[in-house]
Amino acid sequence: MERETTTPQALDLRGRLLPLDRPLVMGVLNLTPDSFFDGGRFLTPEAARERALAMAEEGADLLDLGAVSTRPGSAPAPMEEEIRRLRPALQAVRRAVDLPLSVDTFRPEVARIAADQGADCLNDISGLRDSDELARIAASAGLGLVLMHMRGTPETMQRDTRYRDLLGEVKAFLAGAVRRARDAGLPRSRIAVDPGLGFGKSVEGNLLLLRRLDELRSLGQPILVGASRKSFLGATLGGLGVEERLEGSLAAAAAAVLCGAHIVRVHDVQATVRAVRIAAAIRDAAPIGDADLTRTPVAGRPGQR
Ligand code: HH2
Repeated sequence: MERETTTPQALDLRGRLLPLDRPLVMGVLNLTPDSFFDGGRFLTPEAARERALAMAEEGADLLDLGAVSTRPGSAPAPMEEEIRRLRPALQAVRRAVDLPLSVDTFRPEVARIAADQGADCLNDISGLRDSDELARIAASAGLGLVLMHMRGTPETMQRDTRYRDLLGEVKAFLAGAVRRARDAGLPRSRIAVDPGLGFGKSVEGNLLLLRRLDELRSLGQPILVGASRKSFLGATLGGLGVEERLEGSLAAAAAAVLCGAHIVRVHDVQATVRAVRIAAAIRDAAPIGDADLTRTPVAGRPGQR
């Protein structure tokens, strides 16, 4: 394993510090008609608020609101439509829950509205590829920023998923994005990086990125991973549809934590909170002497293991 040297101990989202010594669960809230899993479910501000409250109850540490689907092959909804979906939902969710709120957008105009309406973080799937403007907005408003790797655009990204050196390319791209965010004035404690599972990667590429995730630790930034319900899980399980990918998603979230993720972005909050707590407990099990191994007796009824 590569040594982690400089990763901040907490993620700073508008002055709120989220400690990174245990996995954070980011609940996905899509305000779209066409997202690949929850599209069409949360189209009104009331439905979005109810879903946000439910995810808070289930133990989410932060929420990620998205108003444009980026599923493979899709063209982005127009910006006016993105704003029309986002603004009222963000207002309703902001009033209802006290969790940090991230907004999944690559458009500076939308990011400015998000900041004005009380968002705490911007989630940029383009990783500042076309402009540094999102970083400048995050820097001046005190927001966090997620920088994700994506090759091509959602419309084109799955046409060619071959790389000469997948890990090397992802890492170099993210290193450059972090540098640009730092130059725009963001401190390390407000930047997370994300290898972008499902964004221009093959099934094997996604699995390899998960297995070698700890190599991104040398970037010195918290690592966010979004595997939830994605098609590489269905493909690995012999072609399971999106509704049948819960167990695969939980296994991927647990594996991500064991391989170095600090934050997992998921649709199924309660189940993931439990899964990653076990993964983190295994990861953090202290090397102890035999005498200590009986320290915490397992509470159970006679006859139960
Ligand atoms: N995945 C999706 C969207 N945004 N952001 C980050 N940082 N990392 C991810 O892996 C990621 C993301 C795709 O999932 P979803 O939002 O559920 O689907 P859709 O794009 O169809 O709305």
